Amino acid sequence: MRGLTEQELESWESDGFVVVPGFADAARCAALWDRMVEISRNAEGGGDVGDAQVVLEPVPDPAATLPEEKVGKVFRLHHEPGPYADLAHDPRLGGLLGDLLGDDVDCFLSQFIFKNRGALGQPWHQDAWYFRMEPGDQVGAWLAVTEATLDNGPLWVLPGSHREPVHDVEADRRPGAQLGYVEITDHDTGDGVPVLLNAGDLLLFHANLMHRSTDNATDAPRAAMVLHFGAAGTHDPALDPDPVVLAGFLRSLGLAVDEPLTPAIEAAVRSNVRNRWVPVRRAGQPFTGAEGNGS
Ligand SMILES: O=C(O)CCC(=O)C(=O)O
Repeated sequence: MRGLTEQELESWESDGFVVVPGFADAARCAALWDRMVEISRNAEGGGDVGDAQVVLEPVPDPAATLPEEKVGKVFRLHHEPGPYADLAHDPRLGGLLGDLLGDDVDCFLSQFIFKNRGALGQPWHQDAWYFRMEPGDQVGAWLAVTEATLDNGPLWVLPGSHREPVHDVEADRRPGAQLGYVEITDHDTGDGVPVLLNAGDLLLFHANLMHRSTDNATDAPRAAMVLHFGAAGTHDPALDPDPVVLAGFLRSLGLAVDEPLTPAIEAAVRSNVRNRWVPVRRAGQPFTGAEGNGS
């Protein structure tokens, strides 16, 4: 279980991200891809997708025919047995995360991103804007399932911006943008750099790091598996049992909700929440049990 090298820790401190080349082999990338194709086809055919939440591209490529060519992102994957849970529990990943988050780490969010031909990228944002957790130092793990090139819509990061507070945002109003996309417009992102990766390379990044992705201008998908991790015991407002806290969280995201929340809205929000806290590391060792902190 290797941790981060001194050099990697230094670049984490100064830049807010680190790239681990060759983290996953071709067989693991194929397993992540194949299961996602199966989930996409089951979703279109009315089959079983477990707890996965499949989000279609708002404006799919007109030439898209296969179910997986119409899917944008799929959430809620890491808490059910399969290749996504295997990745979340990988002791090598736990070793890297231990240096950033300590001995007790949970995975709370997962998404597979197809970024099919013509799909729009996501504007400059900080993941911490969406999370609103306490403490607020979560770590994203972005695994390139296919290569990420300048043309197919790689992630771009703004080195050092992890030291910024959480910035205000504006809604992304581009036709074809995914619901919930927002954009930071009050900060200069001109020094952003693309993170060009081979399939199997892993990017770890701080939740406050400003990042975006560009559009996929190629004919092939640019796929990535993204997991988010936090220290065990983190307060997650999206799961807070108190409806007043939940309402405050929703309002902080710019949603106009009644105070108090109506039971129907509260039930709808709670059934759609994407976060599932699953321990992956305890007392500095890999953890394979099932229950999370659920806070
Ligand atoms: O991979 C992408 O295209 C965007 C991912 C991203 O920005 C995120 O997961 O926060």
